[in-house]
Amino acid sequence: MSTPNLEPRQDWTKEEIAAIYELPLPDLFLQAQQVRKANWPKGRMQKSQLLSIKTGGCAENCGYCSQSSHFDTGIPASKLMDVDAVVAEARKAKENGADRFCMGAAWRSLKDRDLPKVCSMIEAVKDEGMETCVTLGMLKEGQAEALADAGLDYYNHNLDTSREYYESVVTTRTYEDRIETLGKARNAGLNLCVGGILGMGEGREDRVGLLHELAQLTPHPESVPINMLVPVEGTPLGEATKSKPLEIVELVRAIATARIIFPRSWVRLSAGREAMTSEGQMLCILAGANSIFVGNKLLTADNPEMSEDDMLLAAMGVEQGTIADKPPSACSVQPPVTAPAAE
Ligand code: SAM
Ligand code: DTB
Ligand code: SF4
Repeated sequence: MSTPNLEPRQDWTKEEIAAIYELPLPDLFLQAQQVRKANWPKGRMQKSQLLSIKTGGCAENCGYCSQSSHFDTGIPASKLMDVDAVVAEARKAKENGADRFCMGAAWRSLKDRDLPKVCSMIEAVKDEGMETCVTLGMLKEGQAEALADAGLDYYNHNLDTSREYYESVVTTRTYEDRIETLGKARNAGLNLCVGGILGMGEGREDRVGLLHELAQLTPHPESVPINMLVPVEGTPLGEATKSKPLEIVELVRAIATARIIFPRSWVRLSAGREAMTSEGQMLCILAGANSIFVGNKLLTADNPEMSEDDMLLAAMGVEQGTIADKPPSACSVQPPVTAPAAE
């Protein structure tokens, strides 16, 4: 078994990624931990908190989503929240120990008429001393720059799955639409948060395909969220996968592979923790996940209680927060220059 590459690479082939993904689990863990130790010596857990600033009624038909207007999921559409209410939630998130506040809107694309209010939210959350992330759908020319000027740190826009499986998940937009928006956010100097969802009925080749697409983004996304499908009643994918959820070991393999191929990025164990055992989550953390969403709500779905998270991390001896555990490239669009010294 070779020593893993400690520097980010964009030239991974699908075959190389598949070979890592399929390593015997002990070897996969060892490689992932070598990368983790070299780049994240303290092994701390970063905590982000989500808020749905505009819920439901979305024009897209993402087959997993509770907020799509194409499916009857019982989630009513609401209007964009007021800035004061968002700030109140950000304060609570900070008290919860989150250092990044992620605001999500159920939009196909950001409308210029909503831009000033979203920018005010970003400015106000920054003033609270938190990192900001937004996920607002597709962006038009100039919008990413306005968000960056407001102080936005991260734009989240997931590729969700492989290029080949994409049409089985959503048909109201294309893979290229997603990549175009990511380019606009990157050109405006924003950090990127880009990942996907496992457990949507895709095959292993699609999980590898997703990682391969993400690895080609240059530079790599600074955050890579790996979601396990939260099956939502009324959605096509929620119904189709109800009786056959993905084996946890596939999530663990995907996280360890992500840790190895994105050595300097946050790898977030994202949606789906509520349905996992503590042991399953521990395996994901041992595989190299170094970020989670905290708070008992994601956007519309449930998430574990913070007291449970605290107990789980304490049992593992994993510290929380990001102080002294950021590699030089994290939270910066600059490509890394040198690897930090190990602890
Ligand atoms: N409308 C924007 C968009 O799609 O880019 C932002 C909000 S959308 C809800 C954010 C992300 O949440 C999606 O890209 C998807 O990866 C994830 N997501 C949504 N529903 C999910 C579910 N039921 N299970 C797991 N992840 C989910
Ligand atoms: C991401 O990859 N996962 C988050 C965040 N980015 C926006 C969203 C998870 C949503 C889970 C389903 C829900 O809460 O409705
Ligand atoms: Fe809309 Fe985003 Fe849900 Fe797709 S994932 S239906 S774009 S809110």
